[in-house]
Amino acid sequence: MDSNEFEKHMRRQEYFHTLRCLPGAWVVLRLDGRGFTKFTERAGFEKPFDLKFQGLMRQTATALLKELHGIYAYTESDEISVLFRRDWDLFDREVEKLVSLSAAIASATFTLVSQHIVHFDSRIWLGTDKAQVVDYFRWRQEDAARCALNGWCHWTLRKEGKAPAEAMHILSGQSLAFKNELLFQRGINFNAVPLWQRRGTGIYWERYEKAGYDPQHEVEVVATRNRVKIDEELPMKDAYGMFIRALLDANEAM
Ligand SMILES: Nc1nc2c(ncn2[C@@H]2O[C@H](COP(=O)(O)OP(=O)(O)OP(=O)(O)O)[C@@H](O)[C@H]2O)c(=O)[nH]1
Ligand SMILES: [Mg+2]
Repeated sequence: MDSNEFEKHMRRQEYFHTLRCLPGAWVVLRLDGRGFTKFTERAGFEKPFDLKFQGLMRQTATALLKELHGIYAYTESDEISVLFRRDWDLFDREVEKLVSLSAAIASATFTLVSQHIVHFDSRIWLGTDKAQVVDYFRWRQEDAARCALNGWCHWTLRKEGKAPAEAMHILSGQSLAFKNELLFQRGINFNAVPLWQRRGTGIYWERYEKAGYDPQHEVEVVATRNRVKIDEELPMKDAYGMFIRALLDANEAM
C-alpha cells in the first residue's frame, strides 16, 4: 500500500465524517448540562431557581447564538436550544463538527464565566417545515413549565424537612391541580413566580437605531445595528407558537 492509499484507507474509518444535516432543513442544536443536579447543589445555587445560574445559562446561550450564527436561542433549566436558518451552512453542516464544537463553546463559556468546570452534551434536531419548528419550541416550553412546577413542589417539601424520596413519593402521579394547590397552601402562588421560570428565556437579534456623527459631512447620522435581546417575558402556548412562526418567516431563505 503506498502512502496515498494508506491515507485513504485510514480516513475511511472516520466513519461518521461524511454525515451532514439534511439540506434545506431547519437545524436546532440542543445542549444540556452534564450532571447539573449535583453541580448546582455543590456550587450552592438556590433551589429550585437561581437567577445567577440562569444568568450563566443566558451568557452561554448568547455565546452559541453569536459564535454559530443562530437566529434564536431558548434556555430553560440546564438546557439551551439554538435555531438556525434553513440555508445555514456553517462547517458545511457537518454533524460531527456542529455537535462537538457547540458542546465545546457551551462548556468553555460556562466554565469561564462561572469559574466552575462544567460539561455540556449536544444533539441535533431537524425540522423539515416551519410547523415542526413551532412544535419543537412549544415542546421545550411545555417541558419548562412542567419542570418548574415539579421543582417548586419538590424543593418546597424538601425545605419543610421531607427526605428526597418522600418528596418524590408525595408528588408521584399527581395532577397539575394537586401540585398548584400544594404550593398555594404554603403561601406560594405558582402563577406569580417569575415568568422566565415557567416559560424559559428567549434570546434573539433585534434591530435598533444608533445615533452618531459623520465628521466628514458634519452631520448627525442614524445607523441601524443589531443587538441581542434577552426576553424574560416570552408569550406561551399559541401566542408563543406565533412568535416562533414570525421569527421563521423573517428568516426564511430567499
Ligand atoms: N439550584 C438550581 N438548580 C437548577 C436550576 N436550573 C436547573 N437546575 C437543575 O439542573 C438539573 C437539570 O436536570 P437534568 O439535565 O435532567 O439532570 P442532570 O443532573 O443535568 O443530568 P444529565 O443531564 O443527564 O447529565 C435539575 O436537577 C435542576 O434542578 C436553578 O436555577 N437552580
Ligand atoms: Mg443536565
